[in-house]
Amino acid sequence: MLIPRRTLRVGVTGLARAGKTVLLTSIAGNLLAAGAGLPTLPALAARLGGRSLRIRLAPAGADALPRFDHAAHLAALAADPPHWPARTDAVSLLAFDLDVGRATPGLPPRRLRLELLDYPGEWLLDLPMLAQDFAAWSRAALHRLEPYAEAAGFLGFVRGLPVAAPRDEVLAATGHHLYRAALRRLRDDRGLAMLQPGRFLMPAPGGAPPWLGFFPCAGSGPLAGLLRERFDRYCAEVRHSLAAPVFGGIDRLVVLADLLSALHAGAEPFADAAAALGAVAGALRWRRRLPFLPAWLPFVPGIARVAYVASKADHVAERQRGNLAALVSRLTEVPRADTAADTDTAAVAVAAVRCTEDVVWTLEGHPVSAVRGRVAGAARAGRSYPGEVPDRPPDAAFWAHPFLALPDFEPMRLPLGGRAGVPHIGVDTLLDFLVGDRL
Ligand SMILES: Nc1nc2c(ncn2[C@@H]2O[C@H](COP(=O)(O)OP(=O)(O)O)[C@@H](O)[C@H]2O)c(=O)[nH]1
Ligand SMILES: [Mg+2]
Repeated sequence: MLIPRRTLRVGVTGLARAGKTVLLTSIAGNLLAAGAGLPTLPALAARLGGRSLRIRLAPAGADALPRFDHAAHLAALAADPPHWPARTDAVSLLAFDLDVGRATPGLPPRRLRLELLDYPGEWLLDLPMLAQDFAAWSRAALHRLEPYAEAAGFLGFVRGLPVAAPRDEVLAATGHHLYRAALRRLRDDRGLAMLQPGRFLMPAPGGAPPWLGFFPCAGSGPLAGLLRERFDRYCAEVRHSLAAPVFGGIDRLVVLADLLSALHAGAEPFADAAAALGAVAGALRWRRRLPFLPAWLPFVPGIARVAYVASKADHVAERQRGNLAALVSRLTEVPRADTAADTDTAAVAVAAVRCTEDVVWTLEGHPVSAVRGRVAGAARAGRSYPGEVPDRPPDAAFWAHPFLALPDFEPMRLPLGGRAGVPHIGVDTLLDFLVGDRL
């Protein structure tokens, strides 16, 4: 008998180093282990309530997207000593076929194809641009650059432009290169995230068309006119790609944020990360029911669930993980009036690959909840007390004390080369939120 199959596509996005590759690897290892009957994902098992679950990797067939190399990444985690999966930048797809048993005997299993798409977070930062015009975007982008020495060369160039600067290719190209260089340095040297347009930092495959050659610029002369035309074309292309079969059709979305690293980096990088996360949450708010539909809607209608995930939560102990989830929730709050009832959001703290265990440590006579894990290269596991995680955006006093040790933990050794799953915190709850209703 032919059993109809439905597809559910989950976008997994987050800025570089947020933990996308590691999360997809953990999901692959744990789903395959769960399909083999191992208890790696308790929340999913609870959802199934005794019904059977078969899971296979879906054949790639003639798909357009490269497949996520989960086998190589799992092998890295399972190596001795274990190491983290190699860095990846390319877009890729991880796909499973699930056969979910029914409670009623005799009925055929329900078939579901679950696709997980590694979607660059930089591109997500293009979404807020779609709701702005060139003048408003330029004002905001120039304002954000002002405090930074890394942007001084570009800002000097823009300020030096005459009001009636001509529509000149050399001027446009010079400004574009200076702007792009400033964005790169702000990302690499300052650790900033709220940098637009995202495709300047993470180019789409297939060369750089002329319309990419713009930069933020105040004024209304002929050069600004050219830059505005290119900005408009950029936004049109972003809308188009969001509706395209390859990148569109996302039903659920995971937005990963490495907030612990942002807290560790200090007030300025934290404020920047918070702004980026807030802008994304604002752009993803649901407006299907409203009469004035934004033009970039094609991306949004399918996204019924968005999970905002604070990653690498194994750096802190259980009580702090609650604060971390509360923090990510606060940072992604969207005014109620802007949210319709049919988008579900969740804010969670997750460790895709758990590297530590919780311990109680006595510091200056007081017991504190700390974690214990092996730092890369160390012979033995050591304890780490990272400090208190704030449950809301911290005030000035918070930054006065150096905060949060974030050692580079090594993954724990994986039994059976990873075939028995990957130790994690909260990956099962996350999966249940994303796909539980389809099981
Ligand atoms: N302790 C810990 N570190 C993690 C975890 N996930 C990622 N990391 C660290 O973050 C790095 C970047 O993760 P990766 O998935 O490659 O980030 P991506 O650029 O978003 O794909 C990894 O190499 C690890 O060092 C986690 O769950 N726990
Ligand atoms: Mg990656």
